[in-house]
Amino acid sequence: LTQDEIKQLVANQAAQLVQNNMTVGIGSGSTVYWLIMELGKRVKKGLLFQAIPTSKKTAALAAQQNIPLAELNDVNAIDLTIDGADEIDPNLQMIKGGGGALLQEKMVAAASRELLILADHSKLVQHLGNFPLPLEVIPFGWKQVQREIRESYQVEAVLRMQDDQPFISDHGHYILDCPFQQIEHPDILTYELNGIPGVVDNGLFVNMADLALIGFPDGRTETMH
Ligand code: DER
Repeated sequence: LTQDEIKQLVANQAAQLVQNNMTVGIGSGSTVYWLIMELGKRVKKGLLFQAIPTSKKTAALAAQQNIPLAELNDVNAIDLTIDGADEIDPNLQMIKGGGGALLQEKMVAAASRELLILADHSKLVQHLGNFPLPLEVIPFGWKQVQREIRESYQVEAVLRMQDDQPFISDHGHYILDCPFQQIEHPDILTYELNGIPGVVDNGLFVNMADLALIGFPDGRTETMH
């Protein structure tokens, strides 16, 4: 299977978990793109549920598929959130944020009874950190955060750019991509990073995922708990 076919494979399986009257968090990225397409088909056949998007891009795609959208502030809880990941370790700890939506993704995930992650096998790692860790920061004084990361971790944080301008997240923040290489204790690092003045959140999703559905080139899928 091509990588896209693998993404479609896990997305189509995940779409079957969405039942009538559910409130479902919809993640961001190219894997969840296929989930939204599949849910759109099921909405056409009468599936009735409401979606909480994790980015403007996801909201637009879902709206195109006539998936009813709701605001996080208007619901008490989310039954299930389905999202992607950039890295997943054997304990289901993750790095997310490759698409720049980590803040809203983490808030929606935190409000969900269940978090299901969809990924192709290339996202599986023994240790987190090869993928540069995205850090969402307030633009004012972002260089102080960069300096703190350099001095505390000897890591050179890179301001994420888009078309020669700094990337701006849905919530008006910058993203610093931090090449930690090897993150031994994600549970500790996430708290240290979020304690730096000016850091809004980081792409470490620690003890959040309940399940991961992994697709392989031979068409096999595996579930990680
Ligand atoms: O940015 C994100 O957190 C996305 O969910 C990302 O981690 C997965 O994107 P992909 O499905 O396009 O690889």
